[in-house]
Amino acid sequence: MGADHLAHKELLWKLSSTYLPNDVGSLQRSLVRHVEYTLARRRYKLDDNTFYQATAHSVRDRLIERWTDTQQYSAKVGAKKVYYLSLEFLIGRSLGNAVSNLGLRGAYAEALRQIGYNLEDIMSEEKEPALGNGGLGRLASCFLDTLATQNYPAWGYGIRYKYGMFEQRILNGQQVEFPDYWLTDGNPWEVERLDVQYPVRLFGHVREFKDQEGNTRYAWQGGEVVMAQAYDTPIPGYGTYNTNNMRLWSSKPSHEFDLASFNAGNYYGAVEAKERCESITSVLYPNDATDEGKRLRLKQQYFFVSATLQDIFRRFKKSVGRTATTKIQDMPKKVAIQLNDTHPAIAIPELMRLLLDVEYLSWEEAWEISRNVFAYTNHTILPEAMEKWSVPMITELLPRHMQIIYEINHRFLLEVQKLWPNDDTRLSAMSIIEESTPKMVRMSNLAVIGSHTVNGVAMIHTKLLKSTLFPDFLLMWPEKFINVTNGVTPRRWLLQANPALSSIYTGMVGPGWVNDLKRLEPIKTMAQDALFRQRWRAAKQTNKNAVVDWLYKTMGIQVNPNALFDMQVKRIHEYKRQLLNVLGIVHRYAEITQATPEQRNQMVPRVCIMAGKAAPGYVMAKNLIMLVCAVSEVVNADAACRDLLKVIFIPNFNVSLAELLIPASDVSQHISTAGLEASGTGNMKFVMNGGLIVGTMDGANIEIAQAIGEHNMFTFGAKASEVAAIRRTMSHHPPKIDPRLQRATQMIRSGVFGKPKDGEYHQLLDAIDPHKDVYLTAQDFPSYLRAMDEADAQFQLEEKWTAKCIESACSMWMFSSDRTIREYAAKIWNVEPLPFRPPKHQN
Ligand code: HBZ
Repeated sequence: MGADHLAHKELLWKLSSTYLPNDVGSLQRSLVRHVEYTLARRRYKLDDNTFYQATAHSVRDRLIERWTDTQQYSAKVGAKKVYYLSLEFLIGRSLGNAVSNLGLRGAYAEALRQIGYNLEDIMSEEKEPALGNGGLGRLASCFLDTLATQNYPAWGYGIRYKYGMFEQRILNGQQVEFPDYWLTDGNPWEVERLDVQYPVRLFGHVREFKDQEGNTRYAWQGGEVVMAQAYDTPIPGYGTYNTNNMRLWSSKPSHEFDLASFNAGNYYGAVEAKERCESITSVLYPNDATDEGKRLRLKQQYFFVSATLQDIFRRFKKSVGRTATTKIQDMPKKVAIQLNDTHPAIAIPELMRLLLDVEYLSWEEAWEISRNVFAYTNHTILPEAMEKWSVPMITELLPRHMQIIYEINHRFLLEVQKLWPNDDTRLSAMSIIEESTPKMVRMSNLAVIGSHTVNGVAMIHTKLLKSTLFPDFLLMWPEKFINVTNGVTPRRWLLQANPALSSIYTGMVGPGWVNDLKRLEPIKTMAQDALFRQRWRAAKQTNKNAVVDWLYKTMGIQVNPNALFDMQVKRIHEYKRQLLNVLGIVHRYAEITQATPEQRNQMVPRVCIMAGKAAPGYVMAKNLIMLVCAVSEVVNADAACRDLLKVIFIPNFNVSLAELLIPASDVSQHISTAGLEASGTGNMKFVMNGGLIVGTMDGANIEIAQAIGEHNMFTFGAKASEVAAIRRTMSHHPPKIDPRLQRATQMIRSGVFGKPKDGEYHQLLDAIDPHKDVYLTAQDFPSYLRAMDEADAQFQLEEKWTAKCIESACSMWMFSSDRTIREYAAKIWNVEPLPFRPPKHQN
C-alpha cells in the first residue's frame, strides 16, 4: 500500500469515526438540517408529517453509525450468526422504539418541544408497516428486538411487500378490505442496497452432465431470471450499541431478461415481463392459519429463500477466505438458520442445490452441512394450516428442487424401512410425498427431516406436536423435538406502550427491569401496600382514559371509564372462538334488559371491545364480524344498557392499536378450544400490563397460570385431553343445550340484531349445533359464563383485584422474549452474545 493511500485512509477515518452528538441543541440542528436538505423544505409546510420525516432521518443517522460498526465488528471477529427466516415481520411503528432503545426519547421530546412540536404527535404520523398477519409475524419482530438487545449477531430475512396486511374498514356492518400501500411517503427506516442484488431463477430445466472426475452433476438452466433487491433496516438493541439488520427483498426485472425481449422487438412483452417480476413481492397473503397453496405464494417463498441463501453463502465464503483453516464444511459453525414455520422450508433443498451443483460437494457432505444449519419452529397443529405444494407445480417452477426433494425422501425412507421393515402405513405417513392426486409435497415433513431441531412454541403445543403431528419422527429422533415457549419484548409492550406503569416500575426498581424482567418480582410484595395499589390503579385509569378519549375522538362512542374493560383482540378465527364471546355478550344483554332496577344496580358495567381481521376468503370469520357489529349497534342504542354495557368492534386492528388498547384492559379473553392455540402472545402482553385473563387451559395460558398462580386467572372449559372424547360422543349423545345459550341463539336467530339476507347468523349458529360443535362452543358455554361471573364478582372487590393484577404482572419474566431467545441460543443455535463497544473517545 502506498504512503498516499495510507494517508488518505487515515484522513477518511478521522473524518468518519466520531459519533454524532446527542444534546438537545445538536438534535435540533439535525432536525432542521433534515427538513432543509433531506426533505428540501424551508420555512413552509412545517407540519407534523414533515417533522416526523425529519425526526426519523435524524434518528436514523444515529442508528446507522451503530449499525455499520456492529456489522463490521462481527465480520471482523468472524462470529457465528443467527439468520431468522420469516415470510412475515409485523414490525409496527419504528420511531418510538428507536428513540427509546437509543436512550434518546427524553432528548428528542425536549428538542421538539422547544421548537413547538410534540414527540407523541410526531410519532403518530408514522405509517405502520404491517408485513405480517398476526402472532407468527409479531413474534419474529419481538425476536429481532431481543436479539439486538442481548447482543447476538443475528439478521432477520424477509420480503418487502409493497402492500402489507390489508386495511380493514367496516362498511354497512361488514369487513371490507382496502389495499395497504404503506410506502406512500417513503420509508426513512430502510436503506436500499443497490450493490446487493441477486438473480433468482424460476422454471427452466435440469441438464445432467459429468464433471472432471466423472461424477454425475446437474445444472438448472433456462427459465426466467428475476432480481432480488436488498433493503436493510437497522434493528437497535435497548441500552446497547449493538444494532442488527433486517434485510427484506424486493423483486425487480433482471437486465438479461429485458434485453432478450427488446432484442426480439417485443416491447410490450418486455413491459409485461417486468410487471410479472415485480408482482412477486407485491402483496402479503392475508391468511393466518390456513394454507392457500397458490403459485405466487410458492414463488414468493422461493424468491426470498434463494436471495437469502445466496447472501448468507456469500458472507460465509468471504469468512472462509479470511482464515485459511475454515472450510465449507464448517458452515454450521458459522451459520444457524431458523425457519419460521414451513414458509421458508424450500431453503432446505435450495441449500442442497448450492452445495451439490455449485460447490460440487458429495450428497453426504452436503446433507451433513445442511441438516446442521437448519432448525424449524412449528406454530400450529391445525390441519388446514399444513403447507403442501403439488408435485406438478414444484416440478414446473423449481425442477431441480423437485429432484432433490425426491432424493432426500428416497434416502430418508430407506432409513425408515431399516428401522421398521414392512411397515407401509408408517412409511406413507412419514414420506415427504403424499400419494394423492396430484401428489403433494408435505413441507412440514421436509422441514422435520432437514432440520437438526424442531420446536413447538408452548409446552402443551410441543406435547401435541409430538403426539399428534410427528409421533413417528419422535420415535426416530427423540432428541430432535424440544419446546421453547414464546415471549414478547418488554421494550415495545411495556416501556413504549405503557409509560404510566413503566414509570412506576422504574421508580421502584430502577430502569434495569426493561431488559431483565425478573427485577419486577420483588414488587409483588407491594400488592399488600394500599398506597401502592392506589398508584397502580391510577396508572391503569390513565391508560383507560386514553382509550376512552380515542374511542370518542375516532369513533364517536362514549364509554364509562369506570366500567370493566374487557377485550378480545386478535385474528378472527373459529378456533379462537370470538363467537363464544358474542354469545356471552348477548346473554349479558338479555340479563340487563330483563333485570329490575335494583338488579341493575348490582351489575358490573362492562365495555366489551373486540377487534381483529378476517382473512378475505374466510366466510365464517366475516360473518362473525357482521354479527358483532350488529350486536354492537343494538346494544349501544338501547337505553336499558346505558352505562352497563357497551359493545365495540374497533376496525383495522394492528400493532399501534394493540399498544393503545392492551395497557387499558381489565380483562382479556384467550378462549380458544383447548389444544388449538399453539401459544398465543397477546395473553402475555395483557398480563404484563396489569390485566387479568379469562381463558381456557390452552397454549401459553397454562404456563401463565403456573407463573402467576391459578387463582389469578379465570379459567374455564374442556381440557385438551378431554376434547377428542367429547367430540366423539357428541354425534350420538349431544349434550343438553344450556337454556341461557338457547335464549341467546334464539335472540340472534329471531332477528333482534337484524336479519341479513343470506342467513349469515344461521350459518354461524348451525356450526355450534350440539351434534357437531367442532370447536366446543356450546359445550364450554356454561363454564365460560361462570368464569365471566367470577370476573365480575372479583372486579367489585377493588383492592383484592388490584393485588391480583400486581402479583400477576410482576410474575411474568418467563414471558419476556429475552428468556425465549436465551433458550433458542443455548438449545438450538449454539451462539454467544457479542457486545460491540465503541472506542472510548467516540462516546
Ligand atoms: O403463531 C401463531 C399461533 O396461532 C399462535 O398461537 C402463536 O402464539 C404464534 C407465535 O408462535 N400462528 C400464526 O400466527 N400463524 C400465521 O400467522 C400464519 C401465517 C401464514 C400462514 C399460516 C399461518 O400461511
